[in-house]
Amino acid sequence: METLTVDRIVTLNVDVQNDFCPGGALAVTDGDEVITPLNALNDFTRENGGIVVASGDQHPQETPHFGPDAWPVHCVAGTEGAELHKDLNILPTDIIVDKGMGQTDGYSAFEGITRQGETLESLVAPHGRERVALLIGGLATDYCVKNSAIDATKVPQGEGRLYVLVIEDAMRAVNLQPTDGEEAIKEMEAAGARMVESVDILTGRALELAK
Ligand code: VGL
Ligand code: ZN
Repeated sequence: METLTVDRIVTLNVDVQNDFCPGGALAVTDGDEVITPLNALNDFTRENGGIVVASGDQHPQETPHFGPDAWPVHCVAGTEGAELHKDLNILPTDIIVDKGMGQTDGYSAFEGITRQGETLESLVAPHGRERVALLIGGLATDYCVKNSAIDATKVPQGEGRLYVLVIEDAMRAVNLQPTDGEEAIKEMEAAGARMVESVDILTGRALELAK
């Protein structure tokens, strides 16, 4: 495995909200199994001076995103279903990205806005020749993880580099069709994202920080 040398790490926890976890309004099978690897990656990221970001659907009560030909009502802003899962390791100093507030699906975290009023793009875009690793996991592989990862590959890199690393064991798919998750992985790879396992990050096999 190629070990990437980077200057900065950003880890994006996509939509680990109650409504996408078992018992929620749009429960993803085994959705809560993303929490253990994400928590380890979040600690790793902070220990290495990086930035931890958690995105979340914050839908209005009425939106074309909900309906018989769309999704069941989920993650309505202000409800418990829209809160991050209590076991997800997110600290007050981490960055929260709200998305899906308007009348669009808002699948990508790059369509959202941080609680400080910034875009995710401004957080991850390399400064000068900086090499940045963006680690992405969460829910769901075939919607918000996929759209976020593909948008990440389109962030202007200038003279720097933005490596988009999708953590395969830290995401789960909705799988309306049984192969949707696999198809999503192929689409992310075709866009330039790399698939890795959390253990490869945590052991330093996939990533090292420049001295
Ligand atoms: C998502 C379906 C509807 C997701 C959001 O977070 O992947 N999926 N809204
Ligand atoms: Zn949604």
